[in-house]
Order: sequence, then C-alpha cells, then structure tokens
Amino acid sequence: MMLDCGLRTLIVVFCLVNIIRGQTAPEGGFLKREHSLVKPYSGNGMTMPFWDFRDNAMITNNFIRLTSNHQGQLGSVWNKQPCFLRDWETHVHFKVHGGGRTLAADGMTFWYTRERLTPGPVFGSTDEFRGLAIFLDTYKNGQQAVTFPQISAMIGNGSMKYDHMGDGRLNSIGSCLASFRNKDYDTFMSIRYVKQRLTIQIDVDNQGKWRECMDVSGVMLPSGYFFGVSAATGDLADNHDLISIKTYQLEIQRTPEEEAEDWATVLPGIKFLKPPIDNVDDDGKGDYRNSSVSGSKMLLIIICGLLGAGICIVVGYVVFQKRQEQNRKRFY
Ligand SMILES: *[C@@H]1O[C@H](CO)[C@@H](O)[C@H](O)[C@H]1NC(C)=O
Ligand SMILES: [Ca+2]
Repeated sequence: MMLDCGLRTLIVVFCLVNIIRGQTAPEGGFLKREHSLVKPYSGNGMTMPFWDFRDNAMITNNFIRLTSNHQGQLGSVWNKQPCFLRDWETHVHFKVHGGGRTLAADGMTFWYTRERLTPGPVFGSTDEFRGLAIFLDTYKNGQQAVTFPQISAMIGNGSMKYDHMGDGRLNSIGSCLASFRNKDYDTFMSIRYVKQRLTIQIDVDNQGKWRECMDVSGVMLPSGYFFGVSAATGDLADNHDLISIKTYQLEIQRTPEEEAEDWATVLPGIKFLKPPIDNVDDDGKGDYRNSSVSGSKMLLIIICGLLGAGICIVVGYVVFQKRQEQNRKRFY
C-alpha cells in the first residue's frame, strides 16, 4: 500500500516535472505567434505564414534545415514582421549534427537586425549589420586557447565588421562555451532582452533547466528590427537544424524615467565597453542561475509531494476504515 502510493506520487511528480521540463514560457510571458516559428511550419505548400527562408534552407515536417552536411552551404529564415516588443524573451530550439566527430563548421547565428534576407559571409548573412548577433560558432579560426563550440554575441552599428579570424573576439560583448554538437537530446538557447539587459541562457546538457551563458547590461537595441536565424558551412560541414523559435512578450514594471527613455530609435550599441572576455572551460561548476523556470519547478515538486502525501493519508485512512469494517462484519 505505502509502496504503491509512494510509486504513484513519484509518477505524478515525474510527469509534472516532465511537462514543465525543457522550455516553458517565462513568468509573465505571452507567446507572440507572429514572431514564433513552430510546427507545423507550413499549412499548405512551401510557405510559412510569418517567416521567409532562402538559399539552401529547406522545410521538413520536423525541422528547418538551414544547411545540410555539405561544403559551402548557407541558409536562413527571417521573420516577416519587425518586432516592436519592448521586452522580450526568445527560445530557440535547434540541433547541430554531422559526420565530423570534432571538426565541423561554421555554425549558426541568431539575429535581431535591421537587415533581413541578405546573404553574406557571416554565418550565411550579411556583414556590417545593425543590431544583435549571437554566434553559435563550431569552428575555431583563431589561436586563442578556448574550447569550441562557442557562443558569442556582438552588437553591430552598421560599420563594424565581424572578426572572422578571431571568432568574433574583437567586437564580442560576451561569450561562453556550449557543447551543442551531435547530441542525442535537443538543445535550446534563451535570449532575454529587458531594460537594456541582454541575458543569454542555454540548455545543451539535457538538464531541463537554463544555464547562464552571458548577462550584459547597457545593450542598446531599437525596436522594429527583424528576428532571423542563419547558418553556413565551409570546407567542413554540419546539418544546422532549426526546430522552433518561440518569442514571448514580457510585462515589465518601469519607473516613469525608464518609461520616458527613448528606446524605439536608439542606435544599436553598448553603453559600457569592456575588453573582450574569453569563455572559460566548463567543468560543470558553471554559474547556474536560479532561473524562474527552476524556481517554479521546485515549487511544483513541493506541491506534488504534499499532494501525494495527502492522497496517501486519505487513501490509507479509507482502506484502513474498510478493513476495520470487514473485520467487524466477520466478527458478527
Ligand atoms: C560604429 O562603431 C565603431 C567602433 O566603435 C565606430 O568607429 C564607428 O564610427 C561606428 N559607426 C557608426 C555608424 O556609428
Ligand atoms: Ca569560427
């Protein structure tokens, strides 16, 4: 009896944890369909309601393959509508895999830029862009002693060039190591932009919770730019599969001063310039932020535990009563 109930409680807790496992909506987040890319991608034919794609990108039922495992490919998907959300969080679900055990290239990039559908040399998209780029770089071009794959971010102002030979180090505003290639499980990245603060978190270790990649303040991005994801291969290759993009509008409290800030037309840039920071080898002692996801999960586990215990006590009591009754009946 106790074992059965305990087992049942465990199953209930396990199921609930699994439901919220992976990437749920952020607290107070509201999914914006027009900035999201989810299955089924195309209703009829090969068009998507909110997204364009080009070059080698192709739509399948289960993913959008930006490049396949062949040399010299590039592909991209771009949101048709500019984003006018002031505070947002976007979750990118992707998979990078190929024949090369350790050697692959070049990687993919998440964009929030003025430019869209403009192919070029930066992971399949144009250089001298305006806005945010988050590079998921699988090939180390530079000489620095860091591990790859690496995620790094850059804010372009229209005249800065991506530093290819240094893997973006020159204009990097932050980076982290992220081993996301050839995994059996799915990989995720979260990009949060609130009050000029850019927070990038990843889940590439099948943890079901976010791990901080970088957290940078003073990031100036205007509204009205476009979300996009592009990828490219070189002499080495990989399949770069995009599975979903989910963009959430966030409700954020502001002071009147913050409310009055001009955010719609600011020039893209960064307020506090710091020297480039190299990522450090991740030995599992990374800075695990207690995100709202794991917080709510913890709460659910506690509630489930209490509920389970409550059910156990009630069921146990009822069964006990029944037994007593039967015993009494047998007695008479
Ligand atoms: C962009 O930033 C670079 C480097 O900080 C600077 O030299 C350049 O003048 C800026 N360009 C624009 C258009 O603001
Ligand atoms: Ca590189």
